[in-house]
Amino acid sequence: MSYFDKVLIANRGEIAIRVMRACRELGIETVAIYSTPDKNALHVKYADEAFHIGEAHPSKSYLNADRILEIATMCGAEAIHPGYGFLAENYRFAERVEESGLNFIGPSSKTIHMMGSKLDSKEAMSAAGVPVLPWTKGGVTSTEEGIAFAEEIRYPVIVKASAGGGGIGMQIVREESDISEAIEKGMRIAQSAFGDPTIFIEKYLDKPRHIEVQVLADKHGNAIHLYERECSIQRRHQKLVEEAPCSIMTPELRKRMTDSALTVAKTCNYTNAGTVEFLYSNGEYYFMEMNTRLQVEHTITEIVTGVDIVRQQIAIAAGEKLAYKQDDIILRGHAIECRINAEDPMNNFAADPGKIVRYRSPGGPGIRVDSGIHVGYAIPPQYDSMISKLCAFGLTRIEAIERMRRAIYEYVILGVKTTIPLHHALMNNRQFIEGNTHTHFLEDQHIRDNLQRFFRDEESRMQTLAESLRQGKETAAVTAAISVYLHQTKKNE
Ligand code: MV4
Repeated sequence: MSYFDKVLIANRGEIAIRVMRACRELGIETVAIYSTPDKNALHVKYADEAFHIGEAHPSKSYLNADRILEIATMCGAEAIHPGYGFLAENYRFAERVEESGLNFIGPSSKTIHMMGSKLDSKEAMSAAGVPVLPWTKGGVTSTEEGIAFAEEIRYPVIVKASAGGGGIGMQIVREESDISEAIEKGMRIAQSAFGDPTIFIEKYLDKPRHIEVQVLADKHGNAIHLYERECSIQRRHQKLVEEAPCSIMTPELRKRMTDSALTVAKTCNYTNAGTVEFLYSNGEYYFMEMNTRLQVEHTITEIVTGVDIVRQQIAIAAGEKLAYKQDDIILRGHAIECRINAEDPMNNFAADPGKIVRYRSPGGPGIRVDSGIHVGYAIPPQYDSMISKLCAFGLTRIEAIERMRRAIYEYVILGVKTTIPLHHALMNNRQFIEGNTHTHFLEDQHIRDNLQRFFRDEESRMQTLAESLRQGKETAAVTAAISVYLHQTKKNE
């Protein structure tokens, strides 16, 4: 079956490869685009055709809509998959793709536009009966108005940019003396970051959980959900660990949340794959925003439902009816994703781009690795630091955690510092194991103290390995054997 003959993937790294894999399975030819430093990147090698688009800076390359559309038209692509980030949620780009007679593999530009305004989407979803936190309808136009509203809903409150998302311009305000400044600052940040000063004030929840529902909707009015993911473990609004399903989910809460997610999808005429984001606290949940793209963590939903989300995206874009009814979607087991970033967790997560000198990814039962790196690959400093997504599946949550620990132990990445030690610590953290997480989990002092020990363990494991490699000793083919080798070395010392 072929929905399209040729698809251009307007992205790089692991997600470009992920999309191309679905295309390959479907017999669709793939077109890669690349910036100068990505000339030798894996996504370029994987594609059937590849075109250089510009210099490293995203504005010259992966955000260069003119050039991308020119290449798509020139090479005869029928559709463009935007991946995540870059142009994925840019409604003007989606509009231009539509106007060029090409297919945008995602929702319509109108839907992207509507969900891009947090204020408009909140208003629409509240009107449709989806739970939302109390907020200033219509935004905040004067400081006085903001002060009066905060007084009414009581502190703490949070100031958010309507065009925002991802935390930019968000400010928590705990008392009246700080509100005017926060409003003024919020407007300034919103204007400079998004070119739109519109802000709103909302009741603030302390330490909520971030729970999101994956949805799929076709162009014939059918929509289904693929259950939820818990994404509370994040740092500076960058998720680090996600899991599916959410460990505290009950049948009753799940029914309400997934119903709400489908209401959201219907209310904005959603098509393609999307994610409805909620905050959860004390048995209640509230709609935050909808991500109108394929997400990084779609993989764990694929693992627990068996649905290939990218394949469905392509089928939906081609006008097919959904291949599944809600009752066909069966949740089985548990999946966890650890995002491996080239960052130093011991040094405030500073980016650590550089050359990968040794690389061996884990495998075996229940392990999935999506990455765009290889030995000899130089991580370009211009882009996101995520270099790999490590996912573990188990029939139970604890089995998934055990497999994740084992896979982390097998993973060898030398040459750059990574978030692996952090994941090592998290997978051994009592609170995490108990499923006792929230959005401020990594800020807790006792967790940070606990992490130190694991950082040191991992550092010394990597140093011993690096040292033995420098001495020219060969490691066994199976990574697990590396540690046996290390133990032997230690014993012999
Ligand atoms: C909130 C919140 C608490 N109360 N809104 C962050 C990103 C965006 N998707 C929504 N976010 C939040 N919105 C209300 N009313 C907590 C977050 C939040 C957060 C806030 C401060 C610092 C870290 C955070 C991590 C995740 C979510």
